[in-house]
Amino acid sequence: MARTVVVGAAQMGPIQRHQGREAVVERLLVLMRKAKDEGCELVVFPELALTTFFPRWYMPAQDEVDAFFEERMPSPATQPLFVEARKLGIGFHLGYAELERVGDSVRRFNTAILVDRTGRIVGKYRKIHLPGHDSYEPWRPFQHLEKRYFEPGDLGFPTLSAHGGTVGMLICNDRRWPEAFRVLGLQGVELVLIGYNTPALYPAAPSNSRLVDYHNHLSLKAGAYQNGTWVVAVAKAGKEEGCDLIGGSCIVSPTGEIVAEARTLDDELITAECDLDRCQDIKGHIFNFARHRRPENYALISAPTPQAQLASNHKGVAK
Ligand code: ING
Repeated sequence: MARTVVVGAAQMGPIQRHQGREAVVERLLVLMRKAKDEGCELVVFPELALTTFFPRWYMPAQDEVDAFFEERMPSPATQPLFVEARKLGIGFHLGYAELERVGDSVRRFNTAILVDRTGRIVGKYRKIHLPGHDSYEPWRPFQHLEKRYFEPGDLGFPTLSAHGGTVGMLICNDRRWPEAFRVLGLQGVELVLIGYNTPALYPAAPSNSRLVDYHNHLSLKAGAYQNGTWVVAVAKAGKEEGCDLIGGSCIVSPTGEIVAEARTLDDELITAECDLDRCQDIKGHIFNFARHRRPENYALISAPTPQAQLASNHKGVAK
């Protein structure tokens, strides 16, 4: 009996700064119901799915920044998602800005959770690769201050058993790092859930902006193929506060093929029936890690970045 899971990638169109969480949750509920109607047992929402992509602004006042964070999950505004998930019997993935108070210390992460069909949070991941910069850079048409507003994730790259297989999560920039996918791959991951908010313009190298969509799919296909896993990648897309975000949400098979792709820059659901047993076609042969990997040669990969390269990072170039 094949282990198949019907998954929905629920791409979102833009969220403007003034749009409150309640209105956003209404849009998520429409997509969740549509996913259920289309036979999905899991629906994947984007990164930072509750608000506009606020790292595009420099905000000196911390309380202005913290207004974009969730101190509790579920919160009153997001509780309807958990109630509806339980009612419909569908799991969901949600990206949001997490504020955690521990004693009198405050920690802030770019977070994703996996919620099961009973509405219980069964998995959490905190974004490890934070792109952009940590101080105001006036040369930029828009800022990308994830390094200022978030701490690097402290949960590693965990996998969990869900939906009949091994599931992992990455967030946005993580997908560009083969190490992130490979740590999941070495744990036998069969389904990787990824939300992203990716600007269409790449200010540090504007001539490469024409490649932003290509690099998105290149990263996802490589990660899927080189680790023999399904990948469900979901954008928040469209023009947010004058800043264009790419779409291109897609579902990628373990062979690296895009089997479903969004066509708009709006709220759009795409679905696919993911046969988890197809992962073995890759994991058991071309990327049979037990038989073919040579980790005794890979020490550099997990060593600190060589000094020479650290020195060469000249000022003002996005890291
Ligand atoms: N966004 C972007 C991403 O990695 C980026 C940042 C854009 C990096 C384009 C490099 C090129 O998709 C987030 N949120 O990580």
